Amino acid sequence: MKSKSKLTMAAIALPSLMAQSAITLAADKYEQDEGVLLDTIVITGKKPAQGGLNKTELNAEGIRRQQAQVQDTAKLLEDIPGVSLQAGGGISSLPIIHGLNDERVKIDVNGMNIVAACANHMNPPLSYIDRSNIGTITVLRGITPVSMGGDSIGGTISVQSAEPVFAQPGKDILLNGSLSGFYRSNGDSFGGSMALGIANQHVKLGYTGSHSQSGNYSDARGVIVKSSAYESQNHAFNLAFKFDQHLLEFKGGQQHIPFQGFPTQRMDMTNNDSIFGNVHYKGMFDWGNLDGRLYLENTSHTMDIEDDKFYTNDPKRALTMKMPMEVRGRNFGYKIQAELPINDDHLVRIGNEFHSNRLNEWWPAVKGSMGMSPNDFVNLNGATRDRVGSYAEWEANWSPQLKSMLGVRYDHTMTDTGNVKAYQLTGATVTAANNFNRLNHGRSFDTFDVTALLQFKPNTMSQFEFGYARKNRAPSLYELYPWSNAGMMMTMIGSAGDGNGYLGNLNLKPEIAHNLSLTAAFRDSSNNAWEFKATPYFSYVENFIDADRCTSCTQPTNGFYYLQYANHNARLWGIDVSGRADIYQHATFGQFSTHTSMSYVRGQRMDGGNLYHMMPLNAKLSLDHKLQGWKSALEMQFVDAKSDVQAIRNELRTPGYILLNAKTGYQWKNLSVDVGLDNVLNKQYYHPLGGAYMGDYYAMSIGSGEKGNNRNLPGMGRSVFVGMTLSY
Ligand SMILES: [Cu+2]
Repeated sequence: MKSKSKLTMAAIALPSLMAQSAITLAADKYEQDEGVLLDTIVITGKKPAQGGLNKTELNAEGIRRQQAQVQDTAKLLEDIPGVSLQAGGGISSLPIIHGLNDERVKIDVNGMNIVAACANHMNPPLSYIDRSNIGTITVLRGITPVSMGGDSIGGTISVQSAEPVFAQPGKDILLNGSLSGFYRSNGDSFGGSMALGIANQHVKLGYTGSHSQSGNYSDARGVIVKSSAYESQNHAFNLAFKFDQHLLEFKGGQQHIPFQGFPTQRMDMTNNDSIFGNVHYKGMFDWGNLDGRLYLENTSHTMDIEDDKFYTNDPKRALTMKMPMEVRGRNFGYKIQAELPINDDHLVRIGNEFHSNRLNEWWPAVKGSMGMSPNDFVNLNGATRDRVGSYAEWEANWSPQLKSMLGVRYDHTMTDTGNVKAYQLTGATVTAANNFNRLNHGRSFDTFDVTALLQFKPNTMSQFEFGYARKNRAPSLYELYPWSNAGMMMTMIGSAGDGNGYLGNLNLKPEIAHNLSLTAAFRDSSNNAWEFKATPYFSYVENFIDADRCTSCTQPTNGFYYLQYANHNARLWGIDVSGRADIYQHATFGQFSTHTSMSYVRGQRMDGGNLYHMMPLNAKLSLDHKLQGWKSALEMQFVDAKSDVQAIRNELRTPGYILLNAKTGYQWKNLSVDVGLDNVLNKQYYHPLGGAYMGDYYAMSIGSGEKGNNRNLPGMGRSVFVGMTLSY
């Protein structure tokens, strides 16, 4: 069976047989016999094995080494070719794979599907796990096995906490844990985390907790970027039981974000509380492996206009008021999967999953406001989105040179929402609410996914992978149901970070993507001294959910617009390239090497015009040095000017730039220290997917008299970071 050779990963965590089942479950991921793939971008210095060519796995050590530098879990993915990020708050960036953004990417956090409980996607799934609580992150680009797909078209990001570690047979009690802290000069950002674990051979109890906070950061000119501060606290517990070939794990946690500013949104997060619980079982039987999960997550989310946007010192605004918005979200679901080895070369995987998302969103009446009383405005009233999916997948080794995977999947998605209400008792918004309430809001969507993947390894030096995936995503609640076409209401809706206002569309159809990709990988098979990989890809998306200008709205004249979600066919294509090479090795001076990655993507609507937020040509080149406990890197980042912009959203162009970052780290027994300098040259830059900067704009109107859409979000100026981790 495949699992035998995959022992490498779990052998560290779990003894013998359990390790096998742990790994077979990891064989969810289409990976090769050589073991766990570590892509070139992992800055751990480990050399990648071949295989699973569109998959990248970040391991705990690589993630830990970035803890001082990076706060946002999503930012850990920034170096993966083909992955880019849309800026949000300090810990809420949205990942994009091959130009397909946000909810088009399936994100699984310890087996849980979490949907942002916010019209502006301030609390996306990756914001719910602190980077200090992560064991591995697996990223699959474009062609995703159906067992890891469903309701997504761009790919899958799977974040897993570390596998529980039990005491070795014959030993009594295993105590382990870690303490870490960091400081970053720009924004005066600091925090720490703690992990504790106690285990015998059969039971493990663990805790991780973290706190971090940051003030507003400054750009390279020293100008403060308003509404960019945040504070976040995470607590997570786990209790695991292991008997023979069975593992049962309970996870629970709580997150509290008292504040997170959003420089590209009209609103700021003023509170976010989430609790979750999760049961996971995996076991090995004579007939194969079984894996099941059950989870529940609850979010209480509050938004308002914070002081950076409030203009309390502006006489024009002195009398304006705040505008609280409340969202309650719940995610609930299960996933069960059986893995059935037919013989040594064939494996079948079947599974079933259910995900239910429920959202309530209301905007409390504001006393003394003409426009925002006497009712609470109701945006979503008990809105639900329930999805049930089933799949079957077949992996086959035809010969040592040829492998294939074929999968089919069916998802049924049902959505609905109750009646809504305007703030006022009479007027156009009341009429709009009544019109919406007269409609039938229930929708259902049936979608079929297919994934076919072929791997060919003609010799030890080269490997090829060709894949096709038909993938679907049904519209989200926030695309279907926001109902008010009044200006102020629409400005509160929109996750694009473009400052525009959005109106939902009850007639949206699911997106159907046809993804094609080819990967060619070459390596030095004798000394593993170099490696090179290129993946050109193409995607045709039927009914891509984009936006049109709202026809029933009075459009402002300052560059912002009112838009409505709408289906349009689209195509995207691009290429990811990555490589690494050893440069020089010396007993005294250490080992010098280099790794690089380059990505390009282009997206167009078939009826003309560009898609929004396509990352221009960009490349990273890193010079790496390793000497015993020392690991250092000097990194250059090249980003081309963004000129292919979307006119409908009035997406702003950004100039090209080069950034230089430097870092070094030293590991001495159980203590590791990381120090670095980001943006060494203090270059003023605007990340192409940063979005429109409105961190100091008056929030409640995008009317013609207000400041216009003419500023990109500035990137962070020079920043020193230092971090320390003590593990025991
Ligand atoms: Cu929000």
